[in-house]
Amino acid sequence: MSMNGQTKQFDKAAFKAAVEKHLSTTYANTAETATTRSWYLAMGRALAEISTGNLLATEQKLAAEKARSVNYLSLEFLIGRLTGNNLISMGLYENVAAAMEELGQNLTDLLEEERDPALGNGGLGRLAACFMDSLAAQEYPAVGYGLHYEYGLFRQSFVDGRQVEAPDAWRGLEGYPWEVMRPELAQTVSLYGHVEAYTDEHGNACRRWVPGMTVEGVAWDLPIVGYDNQSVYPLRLWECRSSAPFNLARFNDGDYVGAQYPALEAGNVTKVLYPNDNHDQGKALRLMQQYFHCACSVADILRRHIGAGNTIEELSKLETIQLNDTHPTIAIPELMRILIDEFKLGWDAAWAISSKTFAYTNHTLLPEALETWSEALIAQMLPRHMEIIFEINHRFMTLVEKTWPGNNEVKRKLSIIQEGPQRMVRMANLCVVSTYAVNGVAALHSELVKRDLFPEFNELFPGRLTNVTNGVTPRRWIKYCNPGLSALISEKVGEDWPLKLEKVADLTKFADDEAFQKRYMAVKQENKQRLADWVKENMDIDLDTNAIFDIQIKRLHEYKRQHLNLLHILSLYHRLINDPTFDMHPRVFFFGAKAAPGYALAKDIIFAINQVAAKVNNDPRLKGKLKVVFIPDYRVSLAEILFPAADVSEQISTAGKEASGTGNMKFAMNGALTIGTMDGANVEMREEVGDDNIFIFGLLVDEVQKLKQEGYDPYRYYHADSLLRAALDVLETDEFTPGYPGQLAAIRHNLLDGGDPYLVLADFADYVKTHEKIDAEYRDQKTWARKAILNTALMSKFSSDRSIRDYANNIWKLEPVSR
Ligand code: F55
Repeated sequence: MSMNGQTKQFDKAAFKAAVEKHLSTTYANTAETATTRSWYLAMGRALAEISTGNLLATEQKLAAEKARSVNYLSLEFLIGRLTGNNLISMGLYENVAAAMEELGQNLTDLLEEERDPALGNGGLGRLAACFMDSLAAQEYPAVGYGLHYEYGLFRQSFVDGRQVEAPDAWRGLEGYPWEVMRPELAQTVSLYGHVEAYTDEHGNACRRWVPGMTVEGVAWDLPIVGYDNQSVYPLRLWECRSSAPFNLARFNDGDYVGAQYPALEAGNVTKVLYPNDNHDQGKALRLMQQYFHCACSVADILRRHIGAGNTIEELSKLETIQLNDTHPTIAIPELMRILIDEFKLGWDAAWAISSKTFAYTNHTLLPEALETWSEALIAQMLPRHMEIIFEINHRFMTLVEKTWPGNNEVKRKLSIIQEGPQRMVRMANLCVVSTYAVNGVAALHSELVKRDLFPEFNELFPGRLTNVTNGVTPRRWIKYCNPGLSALISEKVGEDWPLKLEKVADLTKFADDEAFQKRYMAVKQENKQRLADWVKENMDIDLDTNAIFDIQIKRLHEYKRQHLNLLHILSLYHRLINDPTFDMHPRVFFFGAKAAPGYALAKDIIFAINQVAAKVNNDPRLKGKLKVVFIPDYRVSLAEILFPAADVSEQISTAGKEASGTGNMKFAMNGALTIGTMDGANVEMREEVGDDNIFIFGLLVDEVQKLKQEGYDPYRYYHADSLLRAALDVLETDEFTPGYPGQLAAIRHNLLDGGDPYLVLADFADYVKTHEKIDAEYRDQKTWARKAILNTALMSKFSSDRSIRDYANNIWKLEPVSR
């Protein structure tokens, strides 16, 4: 292997000794009594010793060089298991496998002991993880800042077909072997209290925050290991601990918690990740999480900056702060507060720094997902920040007045403060006003941000709104999860494709080569078998790997339209039973999805799919042609089995609703053909692979908007299409809920009397027709193989390395620094 990472230096005897030392000293075990889990933990700690050394060395080198860095602020990092991936990045996979073998341990079994750190909900959190991987792989100086949740995203199980949530204690009892506490980096965070005016020693009128209480932020670093290089960057996660002495004083006054701090009754600030994706709940504890995250992170950025001997005026020259959605927006008034109240800068000087430091990524257009916080809540919890937000808005309104004199309508629309019975702070508006760059996450999405969400902002700040199309790391999502395909690629294009995905385009030369097609499809077959084995072992369902494996894995949401997929399945069921002339290639429909615990319709859709699965999987009339498998507890480690095993990738959101999607990219890289709408990054994937190698269907964004304007009537489609009618009407019966008719009726009701907000019925006919085309084309295995190969070959645009280079060149102005 051409690795120049740690491979050369690997001392097997010393490594084995380190593992044995941890086994005995850290985990109080002997080689004779240790469980597989103890061996995994000891191995993890031994590996973390290596990465921690490189992390500290990287940190020192970057401080000494005064290198410009990006600080990626995100409430979520859905990193997935680290051990296997880090072994590959360190170039130590084979070496460590051999060392552990000599200790009597099988590396594959050890890796299965690791739990997923599920510190994110879905695409947004996973994107942050891919971005950290690409920053390290390309040695762009970076720190990731997040929260050290005690409980990650809930674990999902099904009881009688319904989702049940259980807490996810991802660190186990022993702690996570890759994390290292950094006690010297602890921060104190203030909350509540009031603001007072005072006059400083120069006679200036000043304001300061007199907090009502404080909490402590403890830093935990996870190593982000650069692929085949020596750089390791920190993913720094803040854990909230209560500040005992302060609270103790109040305790002694008989006011331990105090009516003023109701949110604290919910427990520790970093106890649990909020399980909502694309939905804003507005809970006080969530605001406290956001502020805690921002206060710790901004303080740490300033500690590093000032500690390296730089002046505060140089901040925007050396540091940039990327806000992953609006969740860390409160970092903006926090930095302004520190610059004004602590560094004693005037407003204009502070604004000149802050507005050149922050940039913001928008991930959604859905109105219900755009964050607003009640002004009263911010004023209570963060009184000084509320003053600063008012001042930002006041100055901004002056600009709006100058641009559109006397136009109160436009002022009402753009104001950071939304008027109404409860005044609300619009976090996205605050971001657009206060940052130097705002980006959407796919070309179409970024155009819609400009055209539909922020048209006036685009006029006011020309050039500020831009696009960076998302990407995914080819290390985890090809090399690590699909070793068979990786070996085939390396054989044809060389070994360096994981860092230069453009190289994979050379595979186009072999797309028509029948021998290559056979080998490519043999890899797919092995991957399908691996998934089928998992399903047999964990769900006791028998699957035929000659069937088309058709997979939809993503959070459960109406706009993602898992229920469109379900209606298609019901139509196939109906035809197989009622139409003797109907034939289809055997197909397995896989789903993986968590529903937000409070999202009733999403949970109903999960229940419906599970009930349909229970019936069709055991219905002899279907002769095994139709199977439905809902994989429980979908998470990164299962995604690593699912993406490589797919023939068909379902990317079927209502046009204009899915900002980008990133699973779409992972599927295509691994040789699945996409059935998708003209939404998010599907549009750019079609540009890359060509119309013949992707199955596009459904209304376009403008057609969706027009249909809604004209007054969309789902009944029109219902009455016109007997197959659609059959698929919907069976939901009223007890076909899938024997003895209990009506249990699935909520879905039908939502689609008919509920107005079908995501136009499922409007796209149904085209979706069915496009699936018929897929069925026909799959029967020609040579053509199918050609198309699958071209998908793998033509996905290089969607490497997150390219996304990160776009950010580095166009937004952050960052240069790589090699160790
Ligand atoms: C999480 C918490 C809140 Cl409060 C709101 C949203 C989310 C969340 O998980 N959003 C999310 O995953 N958005 C997705 O981001 C991806 C990365 O940009 C996109 O590909 C995807 O289209 C978008 O839905």
